[in-house]
Amino acid sequence: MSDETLAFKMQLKPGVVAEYKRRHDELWPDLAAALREAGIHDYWIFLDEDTLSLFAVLKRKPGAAFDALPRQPVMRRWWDYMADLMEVEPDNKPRQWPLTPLFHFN
Ligand code: RM4
Repeated sequence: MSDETLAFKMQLKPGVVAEYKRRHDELWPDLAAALREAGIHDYWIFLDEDTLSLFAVLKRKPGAAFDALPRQPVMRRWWDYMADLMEVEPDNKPRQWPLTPLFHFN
């Protein structure tokens, strides 16, 4: 079975682009490990400078513990840490809007 590609939008707050980038440039090693354990790789986040929308695109390996990721303490700590920069749900998970694939050229 091949990897699945997932894409979704998130929303940045105004005036925090540099800080958002800085925190991701210094991604915690234990969060990186948790993402890998969840089967995630080739994870990109693009910024739309006009709307401050974030477009996330990632690949996930079939069979990995992807669904368990939101329950991992390190994921929760990261979401708490990032909550001042992003639009979030009441539990600090970033608000996410799924994106629908329409075209793929490989
Ligand atoms: C984002 C957001 C996402 C997370 C990435 C690594 O700011 O918290 O949920 O997957 O960071």
